[in-house]
Amino acid sequence: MLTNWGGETLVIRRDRATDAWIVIAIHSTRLGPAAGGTRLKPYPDLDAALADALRLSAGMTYKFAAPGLPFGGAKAVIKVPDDLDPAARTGLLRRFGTLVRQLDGQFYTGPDVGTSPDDMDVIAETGAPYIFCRTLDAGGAGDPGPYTALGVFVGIRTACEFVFGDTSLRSRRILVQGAGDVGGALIELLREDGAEVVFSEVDPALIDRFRDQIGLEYVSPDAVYGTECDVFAPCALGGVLSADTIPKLRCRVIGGSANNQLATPQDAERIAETDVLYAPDYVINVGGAMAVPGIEAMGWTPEHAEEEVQEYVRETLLQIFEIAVGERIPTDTAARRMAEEHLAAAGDRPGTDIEPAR
Ligand code: PPY
Repeated sequence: MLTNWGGETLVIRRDRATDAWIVIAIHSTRLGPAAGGTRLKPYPDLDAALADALRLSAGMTYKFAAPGLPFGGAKAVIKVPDDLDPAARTGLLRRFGTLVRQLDGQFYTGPDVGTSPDDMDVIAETGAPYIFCRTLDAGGAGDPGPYTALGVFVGIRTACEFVFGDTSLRSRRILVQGAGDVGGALIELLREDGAEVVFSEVDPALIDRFRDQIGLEYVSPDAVYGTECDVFAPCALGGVLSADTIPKLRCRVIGGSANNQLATPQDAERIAETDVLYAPDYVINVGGAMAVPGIEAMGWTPEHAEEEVQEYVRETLLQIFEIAVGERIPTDTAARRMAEEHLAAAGDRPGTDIEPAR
């Protein structure tokens, strides 16, 4: 697992007080300090947590490299026991912050699955100034979800324009898998644009909200892949596009916010052999990762961040789709090549050559 990773630095810390494990995987600092969210959840075992951190950190390198943003890729994963109580969790977050600060700017973090801007406020007590997405009250940029949702929305419009010759989503049937922070915000944007949104979800509170209160059509999780729609938007977990699911798809476009949607690299080829257009995950879901460091580290206003996200997602996807069709290669391959060109242009500037503080 480690030899295939290709990353730079791995920190694994056991938190004895809570029996949690902290994994910080710094995949690349070639384009700048490495950044990526902190995912906190119970994993079946340490190997599963480590594998998730390694995979997600590499994805972040590509996510920042494709648009040429001055950050490298990283991810933190915190494997917690099922029954972690809130006070113990706060202590764990503070100790995690200390660890982030000890990395002295090699690693910047923010929220991911299982963590929130409120958690970033706690982590920043010990981890500042390396913590993105603190709450607005604390002076941070807050929840990155709406920026990610905006990028995915624009990406879906762009893909529909490419496939159907029409950006309007009026009456397009769009299946959103996962109505959480990003998926939920995406559903709102799609509905405002006149789309027919159907959704799948496992959380009873979210099912209640979107099916029973808003009145959307609900698709049970086991029926997702065979459901007929124009656009499939995976906004839940990774690995949903696989040898098992791809043949079942009844859509023309795949575009969603989940990280690492392809179960294996071969699944990019598998999709390319169908007539389904896949918007590569780390291009269409870059919104939060682009907007927040832009706002907090590069002086962008929130409005400017929204413009950057919309323009980048649209322009880049159009370019990727044209290359993919022109050269008959998977869209994911075209996106990867773009990211690799930016990494290569940065030259051999290994970030592991960290200057000692003087
Ligand atoms: C992601 O897009 O998956 C992220 O991890 C976003 C991000 C990037 C940098 C800081 C916080 C969150």
